[in-house]
Amino acid sequence: MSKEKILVIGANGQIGSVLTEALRAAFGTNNVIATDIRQVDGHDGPFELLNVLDRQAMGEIINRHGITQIYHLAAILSAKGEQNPLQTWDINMGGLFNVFEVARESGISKVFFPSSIAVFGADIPRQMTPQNAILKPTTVYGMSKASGELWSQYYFQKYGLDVRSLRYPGVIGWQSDPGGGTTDYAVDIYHYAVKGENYTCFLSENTALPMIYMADAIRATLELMEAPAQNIKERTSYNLAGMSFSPSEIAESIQAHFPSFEVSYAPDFRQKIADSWPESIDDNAARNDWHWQPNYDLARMTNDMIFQLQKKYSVLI
Ligand code: AKB
Repeated sequence: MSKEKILVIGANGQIGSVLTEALRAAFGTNNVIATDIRQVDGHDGPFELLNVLDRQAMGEIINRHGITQIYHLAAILSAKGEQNPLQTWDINMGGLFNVFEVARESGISKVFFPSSIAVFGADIPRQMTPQNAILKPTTVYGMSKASGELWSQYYFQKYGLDVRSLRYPGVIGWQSDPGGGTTDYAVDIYHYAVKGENYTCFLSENTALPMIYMADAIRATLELMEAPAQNIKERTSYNLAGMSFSPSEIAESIQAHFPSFEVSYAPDFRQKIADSWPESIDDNAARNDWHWQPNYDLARMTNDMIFQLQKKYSVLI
């Protein structure tokens, strides 16, 4: 029987929903309490409504369930965040401070805080961006993640709170829909292809970005959290890489399955955000410290995405 009781905040989101299932498989269904600001059907385990800005309610849930670890996934992403910068800052930073303060007061053993490649901006090498490149984010989402990384380190150094963090690239999965990100096109494009529709991409054809398949992103998260504390040398956040590709490259990999699939390009405001981000990431620190190794490249991911989405849509139709 697991001694851990885990709280997932933002459990209905793109990563949160898949992570909750993986944690339930590893720790037992009743040892993982899913929370989100809205109720959705389909949670086969304990679920509580929680607004991340309500510190008192968060503390009450943590005490009532005897929570020992927190995975804090709730945040407004890069593209959506630009529509209301001050509100994005309030939600992303306010939520994080509540998690850190409640965790400190309740004697939580570990906290997971997701950062992002959005922490990078001007004056970095865009290819194989190093772990310690300068952080000059251009979006409010990126600013909140860069600040969150420093606060993670602060709570570790000042209070001994074992906060661990990954800089996720764009995450691509068939299980859940992304919401409000600049990398969302790389999920949407598969849905259009499998449904037999052509796709109009909101980024230009040669905009390469770092990406990762959901299976790898979830495994990285669990491996980081299970690694011995002395192996965690980066107390801000770890660069994490899976693969890198441009819209035309993902289109080509899909056309290997559906030769008549066509993609056109109509870049919008998200192009500027993508242009400020790395094209690829150097994740050697993660590989050295806790033996990170991705399993999926673009071709393997495309095979699995198409296979899984075909199954999903044939059930729905
Ligand atoms: C986004 O596009 O905002 C996210 C991210 C890279 O953090 N997917």
